[in-house]
Amino acid sequence: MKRMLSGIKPSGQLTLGNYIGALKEFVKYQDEYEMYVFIANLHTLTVYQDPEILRKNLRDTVLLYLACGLDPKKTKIFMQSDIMEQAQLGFILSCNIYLGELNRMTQYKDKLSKGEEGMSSGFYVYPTLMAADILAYQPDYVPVGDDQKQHVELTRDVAVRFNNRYGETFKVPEPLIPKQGARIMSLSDPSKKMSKSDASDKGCIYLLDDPKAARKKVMSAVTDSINEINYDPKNQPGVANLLTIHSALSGTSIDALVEQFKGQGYGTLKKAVADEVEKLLVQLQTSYKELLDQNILTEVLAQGKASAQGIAHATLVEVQTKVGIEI
Ligand code: ATP
Ligand code: LTN
Repeated sequence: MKRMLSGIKPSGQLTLGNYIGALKEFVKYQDEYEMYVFIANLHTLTVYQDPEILRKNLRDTVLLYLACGLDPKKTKIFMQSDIMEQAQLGFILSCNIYLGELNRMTQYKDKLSKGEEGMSSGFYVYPTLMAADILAYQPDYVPVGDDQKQHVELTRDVAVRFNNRYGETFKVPEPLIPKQGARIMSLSDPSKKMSKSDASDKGCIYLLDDPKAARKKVMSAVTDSINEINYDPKNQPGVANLLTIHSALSGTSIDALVEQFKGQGYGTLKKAVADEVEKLLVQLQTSYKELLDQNILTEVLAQGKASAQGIAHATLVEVQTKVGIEI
């Protein structure tokens, strides 16, 4: 069975973008692959987090993983910081990644170009930890949304470099980007990714949003003045985003949706998308509440840790031996 691994950063409440671009894919894959999914809690610290809010986000993230359909009997769910091998491997990998490579990371360049102040050095080196998160588990595939592709490519580069320098050690993993829905856009500004760390939450649907409030966000989504329903992300990004969300949630192809809504107003499309979103949130939140009452978090994470740690440990020991720091 091929192995798959991915992580989500619990720096805020999970969003519809996370669901469509990542979680829904993980659930789809868990029957066919040996699946590892972790909560990237160390990564959240690259930007200051209020400790109490972070703790709540961690719990909600695990519960939402489960509510979305990840089954702990099939998927190993664990907390990044529980596996200390990952951070140790991260340091060794950072010594095999050049400054020039980190300087080219889009997320870093974006912050730099916006003149963001107080960027932490942790944020700058975070792709090196992400490489370790992945390579520690020797996965075949890494399912991620579009924005993470560059980091997986860096991971591949360092794996190849390490293998060339020290002998075959790491499997070189492939990113797996969904064909559709890899970048759900903000409802209020469809030129930007729907992001949980957005200052304004008007464009972002959180999985724990009140379903009626989420409907309103969809109904006030920014579209255009063309007034024709086409799938044209370049010229009609708002409409294309609505079609993508509908298609991801309903399973109807975008072509079929364009046909179905041809000649109708944007209000009709928005209402149909709002129905899909409301249905999803009601269903997720019902299971979230049931899971909350079951008190199963500690057990799920302990089981995940037990399955994950042995693999990361074996990789770290091999790496430490190969680089010569063990006698
Ligand atoms: P932030 O919103 O703070 O930038 P993020 O949501 O991108 O964070 P993660 O939560 O770690 O960061 O992302 C988890 C997964 O969800 C990644 O695979 C990422 O590519 C995917 N993802 C995040 N936002 C979207 C989106 N708008 N559309 C599709 N996939 C997304
Ligand atoms: N960097 C990712 C989250 C993340 C991840 C990973 C994803 C951390 N480690 C390993 C896949 C594999 C993010 O910020 N979205």
